[in-house]
Amino acid sequence: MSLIEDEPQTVQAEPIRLLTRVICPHCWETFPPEQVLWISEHVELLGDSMLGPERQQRFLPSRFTVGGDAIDARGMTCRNLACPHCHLAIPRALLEMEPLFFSILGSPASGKSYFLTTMTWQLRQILPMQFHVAFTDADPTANRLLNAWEESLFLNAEESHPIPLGNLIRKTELQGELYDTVAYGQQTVSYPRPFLFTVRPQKGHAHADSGRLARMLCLYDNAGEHFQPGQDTTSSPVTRHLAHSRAVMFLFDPTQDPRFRAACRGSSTFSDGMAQNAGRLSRQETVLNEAAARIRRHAGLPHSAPYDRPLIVVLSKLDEWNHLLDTDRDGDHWRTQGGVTGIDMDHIEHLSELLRRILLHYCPETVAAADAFAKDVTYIAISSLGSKVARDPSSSLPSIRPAEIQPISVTAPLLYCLTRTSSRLIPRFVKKGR
Ligand SMILES: Nc1nc2c(ncn2[C@@H]2O[C@H](COP(=O)(O)OP(=O)(O)OP(=O)(O)O)[C@@H](O)[C@H]2O)c(=O)[nH]1
Ligand SMILES: [Mg+2]
Repeated sequence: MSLIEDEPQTVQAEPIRLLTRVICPHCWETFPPEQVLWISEHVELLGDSMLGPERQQRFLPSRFTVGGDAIDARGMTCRNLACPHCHLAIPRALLEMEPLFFSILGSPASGKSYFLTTMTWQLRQILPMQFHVAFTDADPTANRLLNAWEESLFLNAEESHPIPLGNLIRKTELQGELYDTVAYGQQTVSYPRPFLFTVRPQKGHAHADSGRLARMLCLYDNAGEHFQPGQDTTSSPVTRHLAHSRAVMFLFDPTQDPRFRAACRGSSTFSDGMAQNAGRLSRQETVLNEAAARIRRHAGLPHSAPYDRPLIVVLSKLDEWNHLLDTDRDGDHWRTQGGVTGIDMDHIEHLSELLRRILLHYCPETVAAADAFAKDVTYIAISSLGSKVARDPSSSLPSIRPAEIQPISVTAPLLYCLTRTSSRLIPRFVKKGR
């Protein structure tokens, strides 16, 4: 037996490198980090000029603890930061990490909320296990609702009972919990609440030491109505994130298109209820056209210039029209070679070409709208639920047993966006010679 005497370990504080310019994920204004406000802690400092009497006062501090935290007017140590423009809370990591905005758009009931929820749930496992990238809530309070939806789908106590789909995740409201209201004098503005995640290389990643690759991922769950003309206003700038997005994911729901519906799985689960609940069998390309116009307007892009960032057309509810994809779709959208895991671009591009042809056959105007807007369009098919959606005989509503939810390719669109944004963070394999 040998005696081991460890030296006491000291924790080395790494120097914090602040960004020169911070973008607020609530109001999208930029500011230098030294202008960031602190949120007071003392109960007597209740009431903020912009957020109302029930929120703690925001302030620019003049006193700090030795640890660098601000001290409020009543001597309490403060820990939380706020944007100097809208006064809404922002995570500290936002001062150090570049934000990465990706927008998800689509008509009402196209499957955006289900897609967002199943995608983030799976990314929590796939990013660390396959890519050695940590994916964590940057602000658990801000992500509370999304976490509750994840629990409703994947940690449901009633997992072996059929539950109507509309009860697992409800339609995204146009007001309420998902929004924050700020008063700029007489003008009140309602901002959509962002879901914030930190994405950073960890042990095992080729650039594990490079803090510069870390990003703050900012996602939003809009109601489909927000993408209809006239729904984004000064008092409700619900889709302004589009202009900051590094990539746009447009959800196209084949079950909402009459031509596609005729070819869907006997339209069994969708025959009468769902698409009509969605309000209309919509012309979905109008949603894309409207989003394109907003991006041009807010990003100052001339009408003649094509959008130069990736546009991903995500064809949702694949479980309903799987049979149209006459191909061996097995296999992941990533592969490992020489000890490195990366996105399999051949696999993604091959499927994209197939899907484009299918869409061109049923809905040529959607392909035309995508081509007219962006020069870099990729088509990816997903199902948030898998093949076990069925009409519950007792309620006759489309339902699923949570234990049987098996999402298909839901992480592919975001992993593709990530590799297109930074191939050092998420590598990709392309054909030789390209
Ligand atoms: N079969 C099938 N149905 C799905 C899938 N994803 C969503 N749905 C159905 O589509 C409905 C709408 O999905 P949501 O995710 O709420 O749609 P949304 O785009 O967020 O809708 P809004 O919030 O109104 O904009 C759900 O209630 C489900 O019934 C899927 O992968 N397969
Ligand atoms: Mg929704």
